[in-house]
Amino acid sequence: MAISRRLFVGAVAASSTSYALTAAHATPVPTVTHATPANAAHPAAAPVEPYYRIPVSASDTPEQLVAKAARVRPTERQIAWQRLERTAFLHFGVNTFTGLEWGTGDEDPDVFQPVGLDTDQWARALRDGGFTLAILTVKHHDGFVLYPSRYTRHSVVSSTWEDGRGDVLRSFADSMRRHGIKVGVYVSPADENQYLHGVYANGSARTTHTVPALTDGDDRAGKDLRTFELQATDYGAHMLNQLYEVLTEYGPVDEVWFDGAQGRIPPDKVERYDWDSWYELIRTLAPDASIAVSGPDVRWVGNEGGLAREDEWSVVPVKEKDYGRTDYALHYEAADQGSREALLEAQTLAQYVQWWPAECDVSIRPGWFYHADQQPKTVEQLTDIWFRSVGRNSVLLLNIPPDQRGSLPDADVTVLREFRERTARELPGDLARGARTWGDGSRTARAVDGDPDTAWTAPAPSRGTLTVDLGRERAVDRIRLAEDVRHGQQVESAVVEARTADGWERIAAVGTIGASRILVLPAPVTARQWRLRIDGSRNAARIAAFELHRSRV
Ligand code: FUL
Repeated sequence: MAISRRLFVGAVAASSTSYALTAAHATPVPTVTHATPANAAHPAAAPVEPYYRIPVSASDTPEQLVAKAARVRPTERQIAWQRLERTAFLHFGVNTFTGLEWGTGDEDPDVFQPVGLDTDQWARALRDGGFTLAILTVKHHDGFVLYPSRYTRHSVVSSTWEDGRGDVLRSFADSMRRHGIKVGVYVSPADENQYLHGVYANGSARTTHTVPALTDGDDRAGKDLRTFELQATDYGAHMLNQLYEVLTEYGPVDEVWFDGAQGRIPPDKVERYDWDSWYELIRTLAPDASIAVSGPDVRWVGNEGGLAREDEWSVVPVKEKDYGRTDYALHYEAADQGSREALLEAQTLAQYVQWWPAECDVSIRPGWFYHADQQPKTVEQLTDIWFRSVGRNSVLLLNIPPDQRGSLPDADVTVLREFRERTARELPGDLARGARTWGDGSRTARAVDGDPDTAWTAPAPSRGTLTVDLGRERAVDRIRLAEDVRHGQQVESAVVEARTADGWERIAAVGTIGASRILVLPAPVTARQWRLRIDGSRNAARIAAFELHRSRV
């Protein structure tokens, strides 16, 4: 303990002591995220990610806890994910045709008849809406699979649609890539069809499985396949085999989305998900993919309204559940997940402080699946959600469900386009870009150069002022702040001020900034000089953006 105390007392230096830190706690660096067979085979592709999570202990002092949080850094993968900002969900499957939200697993596959399937239309609509990645429900809780899997007949092959030769995943992935949109997959762990007619919760022991398991007449037989020996139940292996198909036959995947629901099974049954094996397979086959929600890279914000907390932390106390599933140390609905108080409150519950940024999921319509009697949200509602997600250090995951034709409804397509136009008008040209700057610390101009990879560094923890001179008085009603999160999330308190006839006037105050913080002023404020004052930070604040805008709405 003496060693770790020495490491963390006082100011936090971004040095290389994190390995010592891990050793001091005798806790191995998690193999799931840092050492996969792929990494071993291709050392050049293995990022060293020492700061992604740091063990905490019940004997840490409050200062040590905060010092540890200040040392947590995102992985390259998480930085890339955070910059996506606006991502889309597409819930599509048998529910689209039955009207259910959670299918039974006994649906006749022939109900799936998207006779006008047009995934290019999805891609165009998403591109016009400003979306950068889209996640398809390859399998929802009912277990119906949208591609011809070798491991179940409960899929598109058993529908007369396209004579059983349809493949929604192929069409989706091709269309997205053609339109410059990254591909994500939702593969539900809960699987009603496998419970009723397969291996879900069949009580099988966790044993070693070779993945992929070749099926009778498997077209991959005799090919030079990459294989894995992984621990799993029968159902865990079923998931592994399907993930293998999805991740090897449809091009690069950038997000794998798991919720943690159990199927609707009697209380005496349980399927304990093989998270560690699933993660290892994904890390190897799709090294760029963020594993979201029931995964180590991305955290569910805690509601399905698309709303982040006003002060949203990306460094949060976590614990591991089941076979390595990352979980909140505090309740997922807790209003505060990352402040000093939250770190202390979670201290005896948490195993680590971890970079685990929030994703805000919400549907454009009341349901996740398409229902003819439901209407999309308005542009005003979506814009409000955008301010409260992307504007609060989170990524927006907006669901737009395709209809029974297999198209996105016209009304939704129109709203998506207007949503992008509206958000562009909310933050038109940055008035501070390239303006004269001065202040404490070094390189103040880097906060206004428009480059997310350069930053003004405030001098020391807790203090620093950056002033911007716009050359003449300008009216401002939107402000965007950003930390250079490659150096962690540090700011705990900051104030924006404007110089008016009465001197420096406080215009807005924030607790956190993170990757992006957008402030909406109740009315425009006119001033020539503006300043950002950092009042509290864990480590020296690095501000990548101090933008001033006058909306045109
Ligand atoms: C939840 C599911 O139960 C819903 O059906 C939906 O897919 C949502 C995004 O995640 O956990």
